[in-house]
Amino acid sequence: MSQPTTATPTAAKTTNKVIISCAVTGAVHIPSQSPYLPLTPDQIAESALGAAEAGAAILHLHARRPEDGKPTPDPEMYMRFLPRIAAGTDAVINITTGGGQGMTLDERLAAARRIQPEMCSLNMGSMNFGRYPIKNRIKEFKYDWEEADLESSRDYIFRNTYADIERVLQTLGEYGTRFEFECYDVGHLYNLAHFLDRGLIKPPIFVQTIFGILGGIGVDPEDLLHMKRTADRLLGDAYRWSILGAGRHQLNLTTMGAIMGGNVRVGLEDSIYLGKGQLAESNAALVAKIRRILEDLSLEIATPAEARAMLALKGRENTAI
Ligand code: KMH
Ligand code: ZN
Repeated sequence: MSQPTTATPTAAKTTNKVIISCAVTGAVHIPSQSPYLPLTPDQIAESALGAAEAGAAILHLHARRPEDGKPTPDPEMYMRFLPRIAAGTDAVINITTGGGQGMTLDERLAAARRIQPEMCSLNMGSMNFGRYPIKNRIKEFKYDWEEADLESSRDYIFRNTYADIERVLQTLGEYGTRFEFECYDVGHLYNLAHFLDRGLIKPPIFVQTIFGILGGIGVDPEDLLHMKRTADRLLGDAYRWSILGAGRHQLNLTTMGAIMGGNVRVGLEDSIYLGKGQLAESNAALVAKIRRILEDLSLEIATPAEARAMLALKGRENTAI
């Protein structure tokens, strides 16, 4: 005899559909780690379009300098790939406000202010963000900036004070932009609840729980359960849960979270690997892999239109792309 069905195990799950976000290039990895990391505007556009074609409903985007792949906050660099992405897909365009190491908040906000996108990331607390262990895995650096950039993360604070968060909410809130709230640890969920209490954040809240950044919570299944339980307790049914596992934990944690009712984020920003020792040759390959796993588990993938409805987004037509 089969077990009786229980109530939906999570307050965050009000539809069966899973939103796949793809983070295309980011600012964590360096070009020397993988020849497949998109660097130029053409590469970023092509890779983003491939990810959307493979099933990503949201594209989380950073820009890099084409000549050496260094992350840049320059809005003009974003405008060298965004129109092409917008012309080729209706996937939601999500612009980082985390930017890259060493950028000021003004710089981190510059592209988002220019683009007024449907969605931006918003990092929910200051923290250490250690990328220096990557150095041990690099045999030869391709570009001058890379080694010093990794090394300086040893003494770097990723700054996201309450005043910074208020400023992002206010500046981009005026455009009707909504947020991917990046929570790297339990305290960030409490910060989110604090802003919800103050009425500065309105549901549905898209919570990106991040596992495996040095300086944030770890990658044990218990860590994932604790973040989810805490979010359920603090945010109830005001939130939509998404899971990001850094590095080789990308696919196992996203799969575990999706089974529990979460949405997923994959992409070369978060992991350069498709499997053990195997570099992912594209963002599309990562999206296709998680999509296949989810569909094998009888989970349905949300379209961009469904993601917009689930997250109450303003629509592409109301952006400045
Ligand atoms: N790189 C991720 C761990 C942002 O762009 O605002 C977090 C991130 C931050 O995507
Ligand atoms: Zn990012």
